[in-house]
Amino acid sequence: MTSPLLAALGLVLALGMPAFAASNPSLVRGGDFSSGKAGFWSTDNVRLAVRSGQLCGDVSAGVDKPWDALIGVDTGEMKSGQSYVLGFEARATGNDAPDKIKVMLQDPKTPWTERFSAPVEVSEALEPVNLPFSNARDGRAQLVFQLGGQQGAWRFCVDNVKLLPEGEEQADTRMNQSRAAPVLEPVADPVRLNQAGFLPNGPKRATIISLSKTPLSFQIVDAAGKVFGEGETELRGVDPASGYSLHVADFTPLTRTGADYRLVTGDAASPAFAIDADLYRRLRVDALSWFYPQRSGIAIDGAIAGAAYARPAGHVGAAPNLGDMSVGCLTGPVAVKLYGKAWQCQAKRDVSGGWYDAGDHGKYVVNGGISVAQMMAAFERAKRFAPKSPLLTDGFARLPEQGNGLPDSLDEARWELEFLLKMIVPDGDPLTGMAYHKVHDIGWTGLPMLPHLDPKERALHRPSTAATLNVAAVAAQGARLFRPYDAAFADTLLAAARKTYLAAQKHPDLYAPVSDGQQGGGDYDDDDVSDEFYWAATELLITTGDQSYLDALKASPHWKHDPFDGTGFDWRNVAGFARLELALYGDALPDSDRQMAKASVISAADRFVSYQKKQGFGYIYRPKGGVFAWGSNHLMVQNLLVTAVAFDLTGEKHYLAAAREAMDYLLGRNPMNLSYITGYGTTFAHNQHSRWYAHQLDPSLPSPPAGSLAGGPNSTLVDPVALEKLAGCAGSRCYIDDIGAWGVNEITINWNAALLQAASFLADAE
Ligand code: 9MR
Repeated sequence: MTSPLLAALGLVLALGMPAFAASNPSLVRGGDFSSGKAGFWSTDNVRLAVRSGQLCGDVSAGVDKPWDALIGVDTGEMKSGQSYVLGFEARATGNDAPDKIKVMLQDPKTPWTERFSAPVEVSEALEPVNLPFSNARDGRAQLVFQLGGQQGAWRFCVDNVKLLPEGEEQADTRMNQSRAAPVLEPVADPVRLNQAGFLPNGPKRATIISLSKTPLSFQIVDAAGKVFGEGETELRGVDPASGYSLHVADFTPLTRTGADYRLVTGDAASPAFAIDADLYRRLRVDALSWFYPQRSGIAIDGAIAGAAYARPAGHVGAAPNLGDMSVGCLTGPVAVKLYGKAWQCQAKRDVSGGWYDAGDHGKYVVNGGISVAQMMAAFERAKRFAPKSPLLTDGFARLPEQGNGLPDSLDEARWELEFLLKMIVPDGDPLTGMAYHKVHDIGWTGLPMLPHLDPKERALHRPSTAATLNVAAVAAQGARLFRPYDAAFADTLLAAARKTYLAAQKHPDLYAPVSDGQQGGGDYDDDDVSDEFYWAATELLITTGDQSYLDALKASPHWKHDPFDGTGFDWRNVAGFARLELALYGDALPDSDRQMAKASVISAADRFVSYQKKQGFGYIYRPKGGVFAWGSNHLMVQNLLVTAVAFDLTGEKHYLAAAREAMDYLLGRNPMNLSYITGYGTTFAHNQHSRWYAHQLDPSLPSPPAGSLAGGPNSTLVDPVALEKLAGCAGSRCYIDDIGAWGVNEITINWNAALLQAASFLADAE
C-alpha cells in the first residue's frame, strides 16, 4: 500500500472577464482573422494568407524602402481629441526578418497625413503590443504596417488587431474569450479522472472541481472500501478555459493493477477506474479497426466488424447510388462561382474506394492525406522504435485482409492510398498530375443515411495544389514503407509522388476555395500551401535522399520556423507533422540540419510539458485567444505526439509521462465528466454525428464503434444544437453528446488517425 502525499499551495488566479461579452467596439473589424483576411490588404510584394488564425504576409526579398511593402486596413470613424489604444500581436520569421518594424495610422487618402506612428520590436514569438495615443483628426484612418527595407524574404504575422477608445479595452470580446466567468457554485460529480484507467507505471492525477481554498484530503479505495493510498490536493485556482476552480490529486505511486478503484474526497467519489497495463493495446486495436466500417466501396462484413456494423458497399454505382464508379466534374454556374471560370474537365472517373471523411459521405484528399499519413506514421514509429510491436503484424485488427501477409496497418493505409492514386488527373488533361480536391454529393443529405442508400449525384471538384501535395507526401511515405512487402506498389507510389510534386510545382497556387456552403461537402479550403510543399519535400527527401528535395526544404519559409505554437497541427497546417517526420527519420539530412529539426521538437515538448503542468485538467493545448477550435480533442492529441516524439528522440521519461497524462483528458479528466472515446470509460460519448451510426435517431442503427473519438469542445458554435444548447459556453465546456451537434461531436478519419498514432505509441513506449 502506498501513501502518496503531495500538498502544495496553489495560486488562485485573478478572476477573469465574463466570456463572450456582447459588444465589440474595435474600429478595426475582423482583426482576429477568424473569418479570413477581412478588410486587410497588402501591396503586391506581400503575399497575404491566414495561417493558424493569424494574418501572415510573405514579404518579397529586396524591397528597398520600408513604406514600399505594406499590410493595411481602413478603420472606422475616429474622433479628434480622443485617446485610443492600438493593440495587436505580431511576430517576424525568416533569416532576414527585421527586429523592428513601423506601424502607423494615417489619413486614408492623399496626402496620407500621419496621425500616429511607432516602432515595434518583433521576434519569432507572437508578442502583444499596446500603443496608446491621442488622435488629432476626425474621420476614418488607415492602419499600416511598413514591412520593406530588408534584403531577403521574410514573414510577418499579426493577430488580434484592435483599435479602441481608451478605457474600452476591457469590453473587447476577443480579450474576454480567453477567460471563462468563474463558476461560483459547487458542481455535481466533482472528481474528474481518466475513467478508462491508468498505466501501472504512468502518472496518475485527478482533477477535483472545488471552491475550497485549502487542500482537500483524498483516498484511493477499491470496491470493498479498502484504502490503497491517500493524500492532499494541490490548489490550482480558476481554470480560465472552464471557469471551474480546480484542485489536483496525485496518486502516481499507486502501481498495483486492479479494476475497481475510486478516488474519494469528502462526500464525493470518482467514477470507477482501473490500473491496467493493456489499456492502450486495446485502444490501438479499436482505433485501427475503426477505419474498416468507414470504408467506401466495399461491403462491411459483420463477422469481422461486428454484426451491428454490417452493411452493403457504398457508392459502387448500385442504385440508388450514383457514384463513385463514374463521376463527372463539378461544372456549370456553381463551378464558375467557385473557381472564377468553369474548368476544363470532361472526365468521368472511377474514384471508388477510400474512406468516408466523417459522418458525411464526402472523400476529401487533404483530409485523407493527413489521416493516412498518421496511420503510416504509427507503423513507422513501431518499425523504428518497437520492432516487436503487434502493430507490425498481420491479423492484429478487425480487417478483411487478415492473413494476407501484410501488416494490418498497411492494409488499411493501402485502402486509402489506392483511392488517392485514383484522384490524380490522368494524362491528356491540362492539369495532368494534379489531384482533384475532393469528391462528394452535390447537395447535403439528411440523417440517417447509410452509404449505399445515398441517392445524390456526386461530383469531382477542381484539382488543388494542397490536394496534389498531400498525394505527393503520402505516396512518398508509403513508397518506403510498402517496399519490403510489395515492391511494385512501392514503385507505383514513388512514381506518383514524383509526378504529383512536379505538377504542384507547375501549378503552385491553385487554391481550394471556400464554397458557398450549399455544395454537400466540407470546403477544406486553404490558401497557403507553403506547409504542404514543405511536407511533400520532407517525405520525398526521407524516401529518396535526393538533394533537390533538401534544397526545396531549405528554401521553404518553414525550414527554420517553429511550427509548434500549442494550437496543434491539422489537415490545413501540416508543417508540424512534417517536422516530426524530419526529426525522426531525416537520416538524409546533414548532421547540423538534423540536429536543428530535433531541437525544435524537443524545445516545443519542453514548452508543452510546462503548459501541461499549469493546466488543471492536464491537457496540452494553447488555443489561440482561448478559443477552442473545431476538433480540439484531436489537436490535443497532436500536441501529445510532439512530447511522444521528444521521448523517442531523447529517451527522457518525463516526455513519456507527459504523453500519458495528456490522454487522461480525453478519457474523462475534463469539465464534461465523460470520456470522448466511445467504449472507453464509465460514461462515454456515443451519439457522435454520423449518417450511419445514427442510433440516436433510429434505434435499429448502431452507435459508433468502440474507439471513436468525438471532435470535442468548439467555442465557435456552428450547428443548430450547439447554438441552442451551448450559447455562452466557456471554451472547454462547449460540447454536447448529440448527433445533431456536428460542430462539436463528429467523428472523422483525421481525428481517429491521430488517436491511433497516440494509442500505438502509448501501447509500445516504455
Ligand atoms: O475538421 C474540419 C475543421 O478543421 C474545419 O474548420 C471545418 C469547417 O471547414 O470542417 C471540418 O471538417 C468537416 C468537413 O468539412 C466535412 N466532413 C466533416 C468534417 C468534420 O466536421
